[in-house]
Amino acid sequence: PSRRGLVVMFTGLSGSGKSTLAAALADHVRDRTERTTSVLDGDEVRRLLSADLGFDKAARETNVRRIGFVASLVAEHGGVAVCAPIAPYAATRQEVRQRVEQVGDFLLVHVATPLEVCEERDVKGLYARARAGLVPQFTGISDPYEEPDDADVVVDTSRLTEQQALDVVLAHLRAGGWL
Ligand code: GGZ
Repeated sequence: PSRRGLVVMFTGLSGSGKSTLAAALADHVRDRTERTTSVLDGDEVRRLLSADLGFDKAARETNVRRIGFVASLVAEHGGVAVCAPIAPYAATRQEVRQRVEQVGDFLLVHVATPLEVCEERDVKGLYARARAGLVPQFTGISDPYEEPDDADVVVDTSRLTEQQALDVVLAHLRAGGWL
């Protein structure tokens, strides 16, 4: 397997399944490899690294850049960083890819669960609040999500179980020699 550091960035709507997949992937890599693995979890990042930021375009770009920077440090030291921001802007995702690829490998996983399904799940009640106009600039409702055309892997958790979606990502990692 490759000794290069790796960043796996999951991107997708709120409720698409990014965090669950990111945690499951990190657990798998920790259990099955000697590699150090860090998760840049959305909630934790927002609380600890980006507590000063809101959700307008500039703030989201800054948030995703910060995540990319920390992830690139992990990759620089040969580790695996798994992150799961919405990361709605294509240009910012590409910027992060370019930064990471200077020191390691970068994989973009698009969690392409349709908006209707994310909204139907509404795990945190945020979609209902956004529809009611109570959450300004909510991604998919009143704020953009630019679909990736450069994803290395695409999974849709409305068509796959969590395990199947994870297996798709793992198969890609094995095929690329990371596992
Ligand atoms: C989108 C929001 C918003 C707005 C709060 N738009 O399902 P969650 O709750 O846990 O995930 C969402 C999270 C998105 O933060 P990110 O740091 O991933 O976004 S970005 O990459 O765009 O910087 C959601 C919650 O924060 N949340 N307000 N207006 N999601």
